Formats: sequence, structure tokens, C-alpha cells
Amino acid sequence: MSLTNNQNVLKWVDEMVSLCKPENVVWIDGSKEQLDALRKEAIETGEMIELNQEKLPGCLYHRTNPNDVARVEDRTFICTRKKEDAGPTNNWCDPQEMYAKLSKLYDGVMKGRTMYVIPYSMGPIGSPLAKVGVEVTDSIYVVLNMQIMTRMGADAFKNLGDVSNDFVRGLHSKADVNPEERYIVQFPEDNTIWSINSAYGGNVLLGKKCFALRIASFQGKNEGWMAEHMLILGVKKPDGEIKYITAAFPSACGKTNLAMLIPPEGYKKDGYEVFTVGDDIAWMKPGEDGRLYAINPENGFFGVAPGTNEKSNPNALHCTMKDTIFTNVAINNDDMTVWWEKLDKNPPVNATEWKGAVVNGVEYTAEGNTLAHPNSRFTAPAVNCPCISSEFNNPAGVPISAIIFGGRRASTTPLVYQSFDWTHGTYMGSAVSSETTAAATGAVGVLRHDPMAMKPFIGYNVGDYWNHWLEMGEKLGDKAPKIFNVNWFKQDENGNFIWPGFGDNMRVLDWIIKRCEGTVDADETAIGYLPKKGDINVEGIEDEVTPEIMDKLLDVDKELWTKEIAEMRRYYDDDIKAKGGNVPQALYDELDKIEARLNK
Ligand code: GTP
Ligand code: SPV
Ligand code: MN
Repeated sequence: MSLTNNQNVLKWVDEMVSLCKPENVVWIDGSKEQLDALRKEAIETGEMIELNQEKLPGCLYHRTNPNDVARVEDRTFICTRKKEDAGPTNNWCDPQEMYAKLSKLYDGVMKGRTMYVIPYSMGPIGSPLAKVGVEVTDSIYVVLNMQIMTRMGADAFKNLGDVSNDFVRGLHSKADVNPEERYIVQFPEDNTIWSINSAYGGNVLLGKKCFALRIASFQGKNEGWMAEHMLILGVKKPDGEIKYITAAFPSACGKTNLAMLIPPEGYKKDGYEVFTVGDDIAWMKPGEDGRLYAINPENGFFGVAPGTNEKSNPNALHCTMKDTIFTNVAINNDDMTVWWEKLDKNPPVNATEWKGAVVNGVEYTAEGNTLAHPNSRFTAPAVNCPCISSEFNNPAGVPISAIIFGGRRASTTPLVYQSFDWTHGTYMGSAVSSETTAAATGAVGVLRHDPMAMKPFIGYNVGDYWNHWLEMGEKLGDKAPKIFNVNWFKQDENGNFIWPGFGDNMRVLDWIIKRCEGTVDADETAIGYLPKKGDINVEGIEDEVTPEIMDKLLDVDKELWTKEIAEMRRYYDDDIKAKGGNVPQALYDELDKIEARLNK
């Protein structure tokens, strides 16, 4: 039985049924009975493994094909009628050609399978910033993940109404998980996403990267708002005021961790608290008062498991204690609980590693293997988060005071600095580069440009995207958030991180908030405003962060920065402009200004 009278939805689902030819079609209403039945079925078929229901109530485990463990950027396409509209950061193909090619792959792909029709809302149902999507899929894993990650079920259709055509059409089939025929394709001009031959995370939970960033960034440009790869957090100060901050870091560079930060003891004692609004995606629009407001379009966290522990991120760990799906971590066979690298120092002896082999976990890890895949993840409901913001479901969103960019940089980039203004901040965002991580397939640890941490997610021409940033700044005027850059990952000669990071990042947020309030001065340098000596509070970590280390953390090395600027010029010229990206003149001007200041 379909859950809507909306003819646009019904017609599209009919078309998908004719194409994929499933044995059954099941409309997902989001009811407990339906979900329980799906869980039971997935456990019976082995698609999901039931974990210890006393220690981890409601938790399930899933293992993906070893060839299918991360986003596949080389197989991700933006299909616009004109090639230049996809721009130099995207793979492009003509939409008609792509539809034709993929239609052959989808033809009859669900024979003997069930097609699940998932209505969902990105953003609180009823929020003026929210949008509706429908995903059809042949994967129960996708249904169960979408239930955690989105507002899924019949209510989403209620919000769409009977006549609207404003919903994103997502077609997913795991097919036979063939990496040679894997495609993650966005058709922004049609509000359509087609994904095939994967069953992993960002490739298949189509509400997330495909819709909430690639399609939504395109919608945002046309409709005057922004879709960004940003966490959203609130910092409650001792005076009770809460300041909201967003931060864009590339995949696996610390968004979930910062979003759930627990302040160091001294800060706690003073009354500081951090609340999580979102850990991965922000949709932002100017509000009636002219300030920039952000909502988190998601309803859960698809977080990196390795590295998450009682010390680094107790809040995230707590999120995973019930109703969570674990993907590609290790299983402790003795009690059917889960384990991953750095959860603790005791890998289970009787373990099943992420590919499914039963091993002695102590010996296996001693030989240098990892029990969990580096990009193994937990899918946990936002309501599980001990520090979830009271504004999480606020349809109006939260007003943003500061925007932070960052990445993994072993050298060059200081711990924190502030842009001179919005345009310079947009330059800083365009200049984000970061060492690659396991979140996407390919080599790890290679420095690459990742503008605004959005390289894999901008659904249109990056030059137009930068221009949209500049226009948003003009619209916001003096109400625009202040823009900062941070780097938690600076290293010493031996490759050790010299900043403790995690909870201690509160010390940097503190400086950022004071800059927003105008209560702390800064040094004007060639690259931006830097903290004055002594203005980053190191109380309690003086042994670790000595004055010499702080000097290193805040160093602006003229030689390295001269190289950095030359590389940016090359990047704008060769990687963007020469390949059809329209780099705004204002950004070239920023380059000139930084260069002139460096040479002064
Ligand atoms: P995506 O979900 O892929 O978008 O990743 P993310 O940006 O949310 O990254 P996440 O917070 O999951 O962190 C990824 C990795 O970075 C984990 O292994 C963390 O332990 C590590 N990490 C996070 N914050 C810090 C930090 O402040 N310092 C250091 N050294 N590592 C950190
Ligand atoms: C990322 O890679 O930025 C993620 C994980 O948040 S995925 O959903 O796979 O994109
Ligand atoms: Mn992400």
C-alpha cells in the first residue's frame, strides 16, 4: 500500500518499479512493527548480525564487501546538461547518456528482490529549511540506516503534500556490488540520484552526501542558501549565553569529535558546556534578523569508529550503546560486543576481524593488522547523544557566530587564525588542503586541495560555488559570521602531533568566541589575525604545551607560506581556471594581498 496520494511520487515509483522489476514493493511507514520485522528478516538472512542485546540493546552489526568500504570519488558523477556546469572538481557525463547507460544496469536488477520505498525528510519535519526525499532501494541495511540518519516514514509524505513535485528522487540498488560497474550519480537539474553496485555509507544512504550536499549545494545556490560539510555546535559560556559555531573539516578530520567536545576541567568548573547540533552537514540560510541560521539536516551520526574511546570522545561512545548499527568494526566473539582500534588497549582474543575471519585479536594486531577497517563506522541516533542541543529540532535553526575551516596539515598551517573579513575567509576556505584519509578509496596521507572540505561534494562548478560564498557574504554584511582556520594536526620532526587536540580544542574555541565578542586582541600577520602570546589558555596542559611548542603551533613561516601561496596560484590557474572553473577575481586579489604582506 502506498503512503501518499502525491501523483509525482506515485508516477516516479511506478517508473522505478518498471525499470528494476522487483518481486515486491514495500512502502516504509517507519512503524516499529515494520522495522522490527525487517531487522528480524535481515538477521535471518545474515545481512545483519545481532549483537549482545543486554550490553548493546537494539544494536546490529553489518559487514560490507571488502571491495566496498568507502566513498568512491572516481565513480561519482555530476550530470548536468552543460559540462561546464559540473566544473573541474567533478566527473561529468551527459545526463541522457548516463541515464541510458545506467538503465541497462538497473533493468531487472531487483528481480526476486524487494524494493523498499523510503520517504524521508532532511531537516526537522515542518522546518522551512527542510526538504523531502524518497529513496527506493533493495537493501534492508539502507532502510535501517536511513531510519537512524533521517526523519523517515509516513510523516515525510505528509509534509510533501499531495501536489508538490519538490522531492529528491533517489534510486539505489546494491546489484551485485561489482566495483567495475559502481556508479554514484547526481542529476542536480532533475533532483535525482542514481546509485548502483555499492552497499556502503555515503554511496547508498542517499539523503547524506548525495542529497544533503551534492544536490542541496546546487539548490542552495539557486535558492539563496548554503549546504556545507560542517558540524554545528553550541558553546554555553559561564554567563549562560550559547554561541553557535560551524566547522568544515574534510572527511575523517575531526568533525564528530569537535561537535561532541567535552571541555577540560578548568573550563567545566567555570561553567562552559558544549552542545551538539550536527556532526557532518549544515544547511544555512539568512534569517529574518539578517544573521545566518543553520540546521542539521540529519537525524543521526554516521561516525568513524576507530579512535573513538572513553577519553577521546565519550559522548560519541555513549551514542553507540543502544539502537546503533556497526559497519566493518570487529566483533568480540566471547560476548558479541564490538571492538575497534584505540577503543581500548585490549583487542579481543577471540575476534572476528572486519572481513569476517576469526582470529586471535592480540596476535593479529601485534602483527600490524587492524581488526576494524580504518573507515569502519557506527550509525547512531542523535537522541542517544548526551550533549545533544536543545535546539536540535528547532525548525528555525541556530544563529551562527563563527565558521571554522580546517584540515590535516603536518606543517605550515598554524593552530588557529582568523580571516580579516568574509572575502578573505572565503579565500581561506578555498585554500583548505588536507592529507587524504580512509573515508574515500585511494591513497591515504596525500596532501590534496579540498576547498571548504567540499571537494567531493560540490554539486556544480566550484568557481560558481566560491562566487556564491562571496554573494552570501555581501547579503549578510556586518551580520556575517567571523571566519577562522584551525589545524589540530601539526607534527614534530618525528611525526607526533604537537597539539593534544580533542577536549583541549575548547581552548581554541574559547579564543574564537572571544574574537567574535571583541574581548581579545590579536596579532595582525600576513595570513590573518593570530592569537597574541599567552592568549591561548594552556592551564592544566603546561607540561605538554610548553611556550616553545605554542610558538611552533602559532608560527607563520615565511618560506613555507610563500610556497603555499605559489601553490594556490598554481591551483587556481591550472586546476580550476584552465579546466573551466571561474575563479572570482576577488579571490585572486586575496592571493595578491597575502603575497604583498608576506614580502613587506
Ligand atoms: P567524517 O564522518 O568522515 O566526515 O569524519 P569527521 O570529520 O567527523 O572525523 P572524526 O571526528 O570522526 O575524526 C576522524 C579521526 O580523526 C578519528 O580517528 C579521530 O580520533 C581523529 N581526530 C579527531 N579530532 C582530533 C584531534 O583534535 N586531534 C587528533 N590528533 N586527532 C583527532
Ligand atoms: C565522509 O566521508 O565525509 C562521511 C562518511 O561522512 S560518508 O557518509 O561515507 O560520506
Ligand atoms: Mn563527512
